[in-house]
Amino acid sequence: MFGKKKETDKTRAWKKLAHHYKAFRKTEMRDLFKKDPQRAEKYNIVLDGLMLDYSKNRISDRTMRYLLALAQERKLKEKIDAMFSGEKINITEHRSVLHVALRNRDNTPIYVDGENVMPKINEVLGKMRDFSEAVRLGKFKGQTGKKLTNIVNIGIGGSDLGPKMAVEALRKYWGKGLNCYFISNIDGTACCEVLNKIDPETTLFIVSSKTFTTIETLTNAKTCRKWLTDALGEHAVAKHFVAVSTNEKEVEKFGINPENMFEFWDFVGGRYSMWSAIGLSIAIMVGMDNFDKLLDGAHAMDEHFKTASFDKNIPVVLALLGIWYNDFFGWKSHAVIPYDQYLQYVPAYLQQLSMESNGKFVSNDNKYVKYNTAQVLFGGAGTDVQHSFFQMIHQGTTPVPCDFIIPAISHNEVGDHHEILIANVLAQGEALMRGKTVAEAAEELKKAGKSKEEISFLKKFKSFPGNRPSNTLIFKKIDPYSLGMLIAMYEHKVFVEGVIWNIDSFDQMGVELGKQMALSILPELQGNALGIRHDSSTNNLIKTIKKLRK
Ligand code: G6Q
Repeated sequence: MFGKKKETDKTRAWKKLAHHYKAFRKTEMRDLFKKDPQRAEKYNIVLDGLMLDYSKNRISDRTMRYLLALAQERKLKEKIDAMFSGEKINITEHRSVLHVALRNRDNTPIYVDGENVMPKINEVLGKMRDFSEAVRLGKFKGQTGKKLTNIVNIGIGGSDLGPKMAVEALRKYWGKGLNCYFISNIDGTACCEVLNKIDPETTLFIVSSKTFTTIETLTNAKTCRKWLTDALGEHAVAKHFVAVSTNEKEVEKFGINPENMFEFWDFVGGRYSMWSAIGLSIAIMVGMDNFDKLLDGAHAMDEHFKTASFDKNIPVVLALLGIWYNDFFGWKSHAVIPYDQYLQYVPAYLQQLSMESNGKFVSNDNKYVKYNTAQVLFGGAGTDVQHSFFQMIHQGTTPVPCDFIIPAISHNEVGDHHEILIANVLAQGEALMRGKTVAEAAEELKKAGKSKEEISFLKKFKSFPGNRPSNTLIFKKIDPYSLGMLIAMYEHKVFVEGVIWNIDSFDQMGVELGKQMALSILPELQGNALGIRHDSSTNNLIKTIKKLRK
């Protein structure tokens, strides 16, 4: 199935990289560091308080030269310009891709089908400011005159993961007395657990759905609406429900007045939408001034991405390193580990961003690709994950390149917690790079007084292959600006990968398939007829579940 036709692997730079890989693959980073005392300074980019150290990678100047040549060959510069200027680069849906317009703080015109999109973006940002301030100041009140202090975002996927991640990351900036909840899963537990905690009189529901047809979101919204109207009557909906959508008709059909709707547009992909009105929960929780700073940070990264030369361009370098490992070494996973509790949802957010955007097998030229596309992305907050999956990162048979994310200052500087945290992450990067040879392990065991037999038995188990890559991203402190930079950086990394792999990073046929399939089985679960159109396994599963639910 996966194509007779090769593509990227025919290009000059790709061939050169494949050749270079053969000669270079056994080179040890330890030796590269020994040979070049300037290595850390050379493989380092600083932007506006954010520093990327990528010196602990299996690269030489030649590797970087070839990788950068690959970017040139794939016409990366032209593709970046095409995105920023509103060209319809989402070719399967024939759409522009303009999340960058949402944070276009210079307000330079950007045209889609001859229309400058900036006025309508600014209008919605203004509406978000008015509304979020009114809620925060208690001017927009609930049906019984009480201040709305429980903000509940109902949405899923791109209409959930971004706001959830950012609201948590910016917890220290929350308005006093406000609380935020996210209902995404169709599992009734998600909804009930939130509703059990809150009071209808003080609750604002934000129904976030680009299409306003997603079954999970609409089902959850209906349940919440019933819970509210049972307590406060039908009139309460206008005071307790707002919608964020591109689909005014469906919003109205659901019973939300379009005046209480915040609009966004087809040129904003779901997983790229936290900068739009989908970020309304963020704006209410941290205030619109802070939301603006989030946009400012993202804009600074956009400018860097657009203008910096590729060798000094953070998203470009990160993407090329990922491609080097994924497509030449054949390492198909990547871990992102923020060493900060407030960033705990960043890996889940990036999982969607990366795997939904680039988990594709058909190229833009309508051919099956012959190379690896999206890596499996996973992660979690350090140091917790050091006590779980790090075993595999250190001694597993296939290396997993890591990104370590470290704010230098914690929002909660208690005792020496933060220094211990930082010591841990730096030690991990060093250990992954250096490793421990069998001889070194034997020496350590000897020093610990072990017998000859024990040393001989244990030394391999206690050794670490090392030569395992990691990137380290350091910034001063998590604030709206640095968060904006960080997330935009990963968005552009994903974009560059998509360009190199020549795939459409902006559709999501796999997600849509899930939406269709569930709808086809639902009537069989709810009705009396047994499934007859499926395979025997699915039929049997339907039958068993129906029996158990009787
Ligand atoms: C994102 C995806 C997907 C989407 C959800 C929710 O890029 O398309 O995660 O965001 O399926 O869709 P709605 O916002 O339309 O409800």
